[in-house]
Amino acid sequence: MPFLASDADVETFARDGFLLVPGLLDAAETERLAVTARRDRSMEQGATTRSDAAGGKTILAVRDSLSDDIYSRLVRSRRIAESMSRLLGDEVYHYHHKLMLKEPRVGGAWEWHQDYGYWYSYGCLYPAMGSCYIAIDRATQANGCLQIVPGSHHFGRLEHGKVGGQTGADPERVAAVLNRLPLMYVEMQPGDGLFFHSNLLHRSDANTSPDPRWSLIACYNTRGNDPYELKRHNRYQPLDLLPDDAQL
Ligand SMILES: O=C(O)CCC(=O)C(=O)O
Repeated sequence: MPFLASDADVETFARDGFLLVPGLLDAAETERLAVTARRDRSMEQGATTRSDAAGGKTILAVRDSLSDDIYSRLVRSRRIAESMSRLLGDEVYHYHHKLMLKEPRVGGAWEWHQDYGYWYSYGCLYPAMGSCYIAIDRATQANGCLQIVPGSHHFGRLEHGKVGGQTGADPERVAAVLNRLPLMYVEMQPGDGLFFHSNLLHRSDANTSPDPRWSLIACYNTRGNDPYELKRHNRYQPLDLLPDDAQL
C-alpha cells in the first residue's frame, strides 16, 4: 500500500514542521516522473528563471491548473493530498504546483524564507498550508539540496523583504533563529518526499556540481483558509482524489 500519514506522523509534523518520507514513489513511478519531466517541452513555455545574488539561475515552472499529466496525478494522489490533509488537520486543495530545475553548475541558490512569507501577501489569513517536495533527482549537499530549520514553524511568520534579488526572511531574525536551532541538510533519493509546513524556514545553495537537481513541489492550501482576496494561485475547490490503485 502507498504511504499514508499516520497519527505518529501527524505528531512529528506538528513538532518539527516537516516529515521526510523515503520512497514516497516507487521506482517505476519515479522513473515515469523523471522521463516525463525531461521530455516536457511545455515546461519551456510556462517557465521563468529566478536569479540569486551571484547570478545563479533556477528554472521554475509554476502551474495553477491540473490536467491529466503525472504532476497533476501526484497532486491528486491520496498518499500526498490525504496525508497533507491529516498533517494540516483540514481538507486540502490544490494551491499550485511547480517544477524546480536546478541545472548542473548554474542552478541558483534560494535565500532563507518561509513559503507563508509569500502566501500571506496573496490573501491567505492562516499559515495552514504546506508543500510536498518530491525528488526527481538525488538531492545532496553538492547539488544544493534543501536546507531546513526543524521546528522553525513555531516562530510564526517572520518579516520578509528583499534579500539580494529575492524575497527572503529578515536576515537578523534568521541569524537569531540559527543561534537557537540547528539547520538540517535534507539529502534525498529520487522518489523521496518531504512534507513541510508553510512556516518552516528553508533555503538551498547553488548547484555547483555536474548533476541536475530537479524536483516537483506540490503546494496545498486548506479549505478553512480560502484566500480573502485572490492575488495568485487558487481559491478553494474540492480536490478530486485519485484512488490508491490508479496509475500515476
Ligand atoms: O528547490 C529549492 O531549492 C528551493 C525551493 C523553495 O524554496 C520553494 O519552492 O519555496
